[in-house]
Amino acid sequence: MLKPLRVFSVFSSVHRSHNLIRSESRQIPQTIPSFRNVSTSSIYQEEYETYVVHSETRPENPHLVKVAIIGLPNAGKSTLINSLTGRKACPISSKVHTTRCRARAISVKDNTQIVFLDTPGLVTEEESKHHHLEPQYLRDGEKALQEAHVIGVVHDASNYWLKNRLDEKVLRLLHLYPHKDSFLILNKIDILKSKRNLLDLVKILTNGSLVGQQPPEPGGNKKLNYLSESQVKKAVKPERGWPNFREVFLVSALTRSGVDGIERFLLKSSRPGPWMFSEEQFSDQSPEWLIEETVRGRLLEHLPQEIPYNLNTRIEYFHRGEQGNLVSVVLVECATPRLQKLVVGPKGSRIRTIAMEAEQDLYHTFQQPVMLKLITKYYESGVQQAGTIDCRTRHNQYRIVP
Ligand SMILES: Nc1nc2c(ncn2[C@@H]2O[C@H](COP(=O)(O)OP(=O)(O)OP(=O)(O)O)[C@@H](O)[C@H]2O)c(=O)[nH]1
Ligand SMILES: [Mg+2]
Repeated sequence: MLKPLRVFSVFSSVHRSHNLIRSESRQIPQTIPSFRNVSTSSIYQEEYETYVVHSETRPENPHLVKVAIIGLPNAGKSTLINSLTGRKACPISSKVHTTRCRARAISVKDNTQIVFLDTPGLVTEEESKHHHLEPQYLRDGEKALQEAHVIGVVHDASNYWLKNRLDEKVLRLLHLYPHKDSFLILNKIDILKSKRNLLDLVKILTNGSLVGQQPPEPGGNKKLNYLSESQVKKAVKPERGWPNFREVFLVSALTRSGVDGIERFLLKSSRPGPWMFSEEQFSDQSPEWLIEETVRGRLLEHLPQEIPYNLNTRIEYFHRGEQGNLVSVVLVECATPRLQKLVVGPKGSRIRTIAMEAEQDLYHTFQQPVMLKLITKYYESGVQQAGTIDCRTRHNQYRIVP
């Protein structure tokens, strides 16, 4: 039997207080009232924090560990967290910059709560300007580190060009927080044809410190001093690895191979203290945010490079039925009719596939059936134009609304 999701009842009450549930009907309405000026992701955040952060669940002898997962874009950070939590709590795609801001995913094992901090892939200021990324791409990785007890670095072991060195942005953060316990995850080992060179790679990425030696003591290397930004810059330049990792894991986040070892390590790293979230909660994000970002992930997956980054996804309707089933309508805003045509695909095939895959993903997120309807509209200079395209997944309907 599936556990009831307390997060939703919390949200239902939040919605009601904002009068955002427009209809109690369990059918998707054919005409959907638009609330264009309302940004669902932002409205709830403050209220949500006050609702959830003080957990009432009090197991005996509770333990807590907060782990920040950092790494380059596309290394597999969100996939790893999903494997560890057993839910699609973090949207993923094969394109870079899928995760746009820090989000927490939560799992519970016996009396221990593990709070994962998923972060956007680390980028430089130049990269962020070049790709027009929002400011949080630069700050959220570091913010997560400030909050975390433990730092997990995900490194793509299958990337021929990047695998032989920890990136400078990763090394910078590790040098800035030397007293926090850290561990290295060599990910995507399922892709490697031969695993023979992995030991050499571990030697390089740990500066030889972990092979045949005692791992560093818990609590980071106490002998290391905190360094200023300019000292860190100098220290990082000649380095290829970090000698203070407490453990290295060789995993495939996709197939779950090796991830149990990480869970055991995190349980050992937990400390006595109250839980942050209640037992049923698996994310600190609103269901609306999870739905919007999941659709965005699928758009990234199915559209040619660059195109999906110019689209905006926005919840138009959200309802939780009495049986716990979710009904949602998501609007995909396109800047031009050409873009809209691309999103829709020949005879609506692309938008239908995106909607069906997003529905499947969302089933794994909420462990409840989700009925999803996608709509695309295009806007020029902020004004809605004719040509709304509407895709309903269940009955293979596809129509153009004039
Ligand atoms: N073969 C294989 N693919 C993986 C593995 N882990 C992740 N991937 C794939 O790598 C791609 C990126 O995964 P994400 O989890 O979105 O990566 P991320 O680091 O969160 O990316 P950003 O959020 O963009 O920084 C997806 O297509 C995943 O399916 C793995 O262990 N093996
Ligand atoms: Mg991600």
